[in-house]
Amino acid sequence: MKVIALKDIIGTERDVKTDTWNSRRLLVKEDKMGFSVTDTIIYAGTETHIYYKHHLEAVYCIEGEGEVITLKDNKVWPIKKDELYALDQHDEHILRAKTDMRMICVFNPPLKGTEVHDENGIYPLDV
Ligand code: 9YT
Repeated sequence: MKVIALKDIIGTERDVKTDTWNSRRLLVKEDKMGFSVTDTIIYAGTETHIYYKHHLEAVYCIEGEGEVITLKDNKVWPIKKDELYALDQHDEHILRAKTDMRMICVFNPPLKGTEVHDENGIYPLDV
């Protein structure tokens, strides 16, 4: 087994930042678990367009609050601490953070580790 500490991820290539989030990639494809796990901060006041066409993602909010808007029906899903949302339909959505949100995100298939969203909010299947 292995133990992975967040402090050992920070500042490495597994610490991936964009204008709206910072994803600390605790487990990635090369860890060979069949899924990845990230500890992600979504910055307060931001909106992110996301469409995980190639992945399923579960997102457990452990700090903060915001909302997800699913684009197929414009439904607004308020999300706060201690709530998990599962994008079980590869749901294209907008993630809007009211406060900083700290999220534990699990992806299947796993992220390779360096992905950021493309112009359509998509992560490639394998980079
Ligand atoms: C909640 C969400 O999908 N945020 C974007 C970053 C992503 N979770 C990642 O790459 O860790």
